[in-house]
Amino acid sequence: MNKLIITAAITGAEVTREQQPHLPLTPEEIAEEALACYKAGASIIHVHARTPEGDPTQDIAVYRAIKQAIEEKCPVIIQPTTGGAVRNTAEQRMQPLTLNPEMATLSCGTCNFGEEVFMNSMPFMVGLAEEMLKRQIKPELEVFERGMIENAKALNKKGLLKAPMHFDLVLGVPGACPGTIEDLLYMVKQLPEGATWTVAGIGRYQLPLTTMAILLGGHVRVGFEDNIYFEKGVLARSNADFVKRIVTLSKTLGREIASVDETREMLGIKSI
Ligand code: KMH
Ligand code: ZN
Repeated sequence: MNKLIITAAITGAEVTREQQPHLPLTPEEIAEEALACYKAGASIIHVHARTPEGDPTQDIAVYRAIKQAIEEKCPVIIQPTTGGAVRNTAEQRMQPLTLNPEMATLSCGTCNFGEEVFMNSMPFMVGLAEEMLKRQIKPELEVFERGMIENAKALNKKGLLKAPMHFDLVLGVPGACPGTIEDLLYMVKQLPEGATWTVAGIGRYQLPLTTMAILLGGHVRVGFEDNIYFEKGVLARSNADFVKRIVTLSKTLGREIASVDETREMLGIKSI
């Protein structure tokens, strides 16, 4: 079977220190956590920036500091968010692209997001895809609902997304698609031929969905952005603990882990 790509989504925009005391917030903390995840087997680090107070920010200076700090520590693929936080403006969300990262996220539609609405109009998605194409940034297509796969196909039809497309099926967000095994199987079936995919299961969905992804030949995202508990009622001590568990599980099930360069090759990422 193909090797497993592990993404660590180590901070996110919503989780707080009150909820998860080990949440990395500053560029230095984020870089330390990235290093621990890289050593454990992650090849992609999904990044959200925070202010020193812990609020989500799309400030380019903070993203630059995070990128520099991670690059000094380890050679992982840095994947900043363009989803940001639900209240960010379109301009704020585009900011991280100006750093020309190897990858970035591209959310493929609008959905409820807990008590809020996560807005992604087609014109905004077109703008993101154009910018990424121009800068040769590999998009990870964030899909929270079934119809978003069709939006991604429409962007591909417009010539804005190159094949093979890479999807992240984010399942279990309150207000969007649930994260049952059935949901995962159904979503995977709708993906375009040749696409690669990873799964991000929210909260209690993380372990069953990532296990299924290992078995199905997909890839895996873990980390505090999606889940703060290592087991029921027990907070994880580090993002790296999730990565280590996936590595053990994957090897037990007969799948080796992709290195950073193997990940680049599998996803067709230009190396910088
Ligand atoms: N924080 C969510 C509203 C992404 O990183 O691209 C959006 C999100 C998706 O996290
Ligand atoms: Zn994110």
